[in-house]
Amino acid sequence: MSHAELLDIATEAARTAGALLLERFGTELVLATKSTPTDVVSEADLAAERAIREVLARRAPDDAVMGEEGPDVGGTSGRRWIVDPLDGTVNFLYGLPMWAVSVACEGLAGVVYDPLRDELFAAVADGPATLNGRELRVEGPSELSQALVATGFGYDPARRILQAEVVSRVLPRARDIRRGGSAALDLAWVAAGRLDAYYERGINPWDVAAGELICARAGLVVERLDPVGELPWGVLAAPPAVAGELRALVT
Ligand code: LIP
Repeated sequence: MSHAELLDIATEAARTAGALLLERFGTELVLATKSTPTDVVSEADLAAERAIREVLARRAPDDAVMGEEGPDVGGTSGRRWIVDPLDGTVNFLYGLPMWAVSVACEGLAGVVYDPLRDELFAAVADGPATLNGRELRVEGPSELSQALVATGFGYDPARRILQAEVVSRVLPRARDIRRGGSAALDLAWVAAGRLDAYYERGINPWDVAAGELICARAGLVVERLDPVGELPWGVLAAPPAVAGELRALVT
């Protein structure tokens, strides 16, 4: 399948899930908790992932699928879809307008869809990043002190103590910090220039698979952060001029 076809599939899946979520936004309740009492899942998460998986089964039946809320499905094509049906679940449940659907065909195509603003961030491996079809290309600031840096925190209190130590190093060196609650949207907004950089450890592949590709195709440095001490792997996306300084602070 061409990259354009993969992007079309990702777009159909994300928009289908997004429409379903939009109907539920503001009325959804917590269905269960996962890793900790604050790591919640709702029926909206589950219904959105079912909708995405139905599109993928119909249009890419030979492809593997990894999703936040369902079982891994093997494939024979060599392609793998990595999906987060609702990134920013806590925001969604509180009625905070900061959540998105993330659908990626690993390394080849990806979309982050924000149904509230009807904004589709997209990219393919051999094309530009776009927002609703308009090309995104980011220069970004030349110094970290001028950079608006987004990050996030895990659900585990012990991990948050370590993450607080890291952000205490970044805060005095950056323009400011933003914590939006959705890695996918954070990365999409970095690609759109609404944020200058993002880093986070303890995220999952489905949180970042599409956003990493979108940021890379928008001209940002995108890299995985190796585990350090008790902190797990993470992601960093930043303009070339500040990536090294930010990496040194969060490593
Ligand atoms: C969220 C991530 C976010 C992180 C949150 C949460 P979820 O994913 O996108 O970056 O800081 O703690 O993990 O749980 O809403 O799918």
